[in-house]
Amino acid sequence: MSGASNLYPTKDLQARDAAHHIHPFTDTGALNREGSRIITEADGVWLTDSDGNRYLDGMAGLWCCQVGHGRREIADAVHRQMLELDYFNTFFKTSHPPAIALAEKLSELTPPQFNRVFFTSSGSEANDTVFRMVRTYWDLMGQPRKKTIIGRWNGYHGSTLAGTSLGGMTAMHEQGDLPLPGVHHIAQPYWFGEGGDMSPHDFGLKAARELERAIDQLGGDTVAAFIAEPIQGAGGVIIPPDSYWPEVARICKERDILLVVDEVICGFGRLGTWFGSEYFGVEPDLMPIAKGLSSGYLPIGGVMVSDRVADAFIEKGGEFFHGYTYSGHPACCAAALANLEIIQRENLVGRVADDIGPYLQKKWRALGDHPLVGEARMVGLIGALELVPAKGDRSRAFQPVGEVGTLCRDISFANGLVMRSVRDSMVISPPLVLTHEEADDLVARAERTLDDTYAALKRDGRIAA
Ligand code: PXG
Repeated sequence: MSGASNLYPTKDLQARDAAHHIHPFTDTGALNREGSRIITEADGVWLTDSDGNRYLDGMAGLWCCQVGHGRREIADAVHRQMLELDYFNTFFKTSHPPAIALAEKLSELTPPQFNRVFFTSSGSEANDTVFRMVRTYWDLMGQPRKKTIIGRWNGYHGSTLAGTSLGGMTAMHEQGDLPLPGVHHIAQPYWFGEGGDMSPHDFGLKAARELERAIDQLGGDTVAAFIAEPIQGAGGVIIPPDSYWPEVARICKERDILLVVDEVICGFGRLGTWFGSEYFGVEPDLMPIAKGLSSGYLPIGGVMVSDRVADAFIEKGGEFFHGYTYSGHPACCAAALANLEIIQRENLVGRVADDIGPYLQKKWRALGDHPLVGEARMVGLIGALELVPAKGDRSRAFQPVGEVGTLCRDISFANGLVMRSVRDSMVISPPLVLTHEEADDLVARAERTLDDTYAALKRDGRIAA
């Protein structure tokens, strides 16, 4: 595609952006001085900016574009739906065909305990729904003392009040005096950063048993649920040791607390299974979803509600006073249905498990040999490179944390590859349609980026020449 649809000079767009647009998770003053990067077009795994530069979209937008950009059949499905029924609500005893079809489809695709969905427009709204649903569930079950929800430090569940609270990002908590009362955080299963001398197996068990300890400390009859991402995405692609999830599942079962597995990033094929809980072999009671549900073409999310929880609401509930104007928006449901059809028809989940996943993982792990890389890890098509000042020594990190990551991210853009930095690790989560050639290209650009970053750090004397 050409850049023809963008009629404006970059400087002009940047000036108007700076004058009127407050960006998410951004130091607005700093951005306005620098000028934003303006993306004008996307096709497949490629992005084009307002100056005509091309980038391989190693982040699938923002961990969401499973089917790649520019899929005409999603646009056509949305167009058709908008002409047929642009909008009507799903409140007040009303429904419509796209919401019904998508709810049914999700019941087929998700693990067997899930037969119902509550629709939202985002992952954050899904987690706000979880927050209210979990507490209401225990009220309905006659255990109103069960109210505390346990999350994890460095977990991410969105940026609304409940999402921020359930997540464990301390910088986010500091803005707005959060978390909300009744949320407790335990350690994350981050072996590379926090595992010390322990084996990954033992560390995984230790991290899981923090849940048991917290339940004991808080009082077993006061804990309602545990929420976690299968693999932490925004936290830096933290892949838990194999021992972690089975132990968490055991504890939730024994202590009778709901298990909420946040599938906003891991869902819809990212790990080579439809859902991350299937990859780790656990059975959640609630499952927030978003992102890959529509590949980001339109905003839609939801909470998959297990029969256990749904039955309580249906049999004992009365009205659940919760919902959003756009819950089950017809056009968003149409986008999601068309997206899921592509994922199924093109066998994208199987391809991540058996083909492109293993192919990219092998090459990605080889980047672990680079002198700047302490660990290269990847499951399915989600991975990270830990940048370290002293290879082989996990106890040492760059100071101040994050500067090297930002430098590397900027160099990556200059090399035509979108990687995101989290502290001083580089993460990727490319579209599931990535071809072998594109995977080769991605790794070549990542390797060049590591070389360039290493050279820059040597020049600055930040690592020994
Ligand atoms: N749960 C998880 C696991 C997520 O990753 C959300 C919930 C919230 O979803 P919404 O749709 O409300 O954004 C997310 C979102 C990043 C980044 O910088 C990650 C997310 C969102 C924005 C930025 O890595 N994840």
